[in-house]
Amino acid sequence: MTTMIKNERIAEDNERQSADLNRDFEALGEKLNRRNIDIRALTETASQLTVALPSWGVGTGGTRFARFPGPGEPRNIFEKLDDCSVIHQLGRVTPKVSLHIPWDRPKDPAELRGYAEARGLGFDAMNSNTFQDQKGQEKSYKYGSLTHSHAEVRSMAVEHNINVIELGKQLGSDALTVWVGDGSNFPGQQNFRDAFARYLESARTIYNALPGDWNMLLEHKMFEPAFYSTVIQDWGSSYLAAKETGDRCLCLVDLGHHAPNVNIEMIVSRLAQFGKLGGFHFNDSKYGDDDLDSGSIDPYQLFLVFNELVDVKQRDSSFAPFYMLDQSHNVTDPIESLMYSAAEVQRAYVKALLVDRVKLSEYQQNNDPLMAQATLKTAYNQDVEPILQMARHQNGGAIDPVGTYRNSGYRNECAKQRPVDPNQSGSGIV
Ligand code: LRH
Ligand code: MN
Repeated sequence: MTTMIKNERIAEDNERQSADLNRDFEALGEKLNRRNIDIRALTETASQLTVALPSWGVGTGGTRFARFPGPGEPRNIFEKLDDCSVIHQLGRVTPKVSLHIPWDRPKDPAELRGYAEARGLGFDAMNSNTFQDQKGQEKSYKYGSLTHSHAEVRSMAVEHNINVIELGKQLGSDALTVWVGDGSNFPGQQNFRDAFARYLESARTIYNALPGDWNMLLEHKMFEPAFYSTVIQDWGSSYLAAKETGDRCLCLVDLGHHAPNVNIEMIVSRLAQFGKLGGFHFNDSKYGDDDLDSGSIDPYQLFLVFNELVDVKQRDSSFAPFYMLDQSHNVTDPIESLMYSAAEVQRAYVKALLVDRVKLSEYQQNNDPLMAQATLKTAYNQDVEPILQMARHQNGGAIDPVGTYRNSGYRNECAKQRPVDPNQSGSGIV
């Protein structure tokens, strides 16, 4: 296996930290044992969680105002995969990468697949892109894509999605994520019903091209780039569209795509209850679709989302949604942010596994809101860092991924090997 960081580097750092880890792990194990929770079994369960990396997240992100590229930016999909392999080598929770087409379109899919596999990586859901016009594109998506009023534009967008599926099949992916920015900026600009009907027709055509073992994930978003109405604006529109499109058409929840203070964990519960919860784009936000690091603004909300996901899994053992990060790293080293964020997602999951669900349902049944809330807080307030560190350590990763990454000098090495290409257009978004 091709590794970017020398394994000796990881072993040396872990050696220095393992005595403290073992002490902390034993102490936590003793405490959890009093609740008949086996810390080794819990650590094993924690190790099974995987979160896909957004290929567009390893380059420095920006806003419409500016982008401030960092040193050693990845210049192509191969260098993006190198960086993704570092994140998985140290963190051990991100074995798959979610590609965005055409940003990541390879000349030779087999070569790309081989390059990824040599680095222990696979490909998660594919993302189509009909929210930008490509050079030489015949017709524009300015007024929409899958819902455009002109049939020829809709079929162009449908064709692109089918083409992305074909590429995904060659890369070993098994899902297509469809996010469209289609909508309107002014009242009267679009007939809501007709636009939604056009969306359903396009979605069905794409769905009919989906391989039998694939899922199609519809991603809703309240606004941006449209600022008055968005065709798939909320979970309700997404649910209706998924229901109308097909059994393997499910809803994807991007945490940043809701109005501030929306109860996202309840949306998660609703979609799961009706069998239409297909996946997540994890990130965090305070205002709009800020795409900040997961758990960086409201870690309790991330915990509450996983609290619902663990409840669903207990009711339906076949429940296996797609977990992905979808973030924009404007002021941090993207590799550090993605490693840290993947660990924050794993932390929320482990804390949710610590919820005493028997007690919780008793307090709910007996209308004891204080103790019900306290039951969640007891799990949330438990420091589970030793479990995350041990999970990484036991799976060949770094006890302290960011520390070992900085000690490795990988970024400086990239800065030498990846001279800034002045006309390189960023991670794709800006
Ligand atoms: C839209 C979105 C979508 C991606 C894009 C990069 O805001 O969340 O998931 O296609 O970001
Ligand atoms: Mn997203």
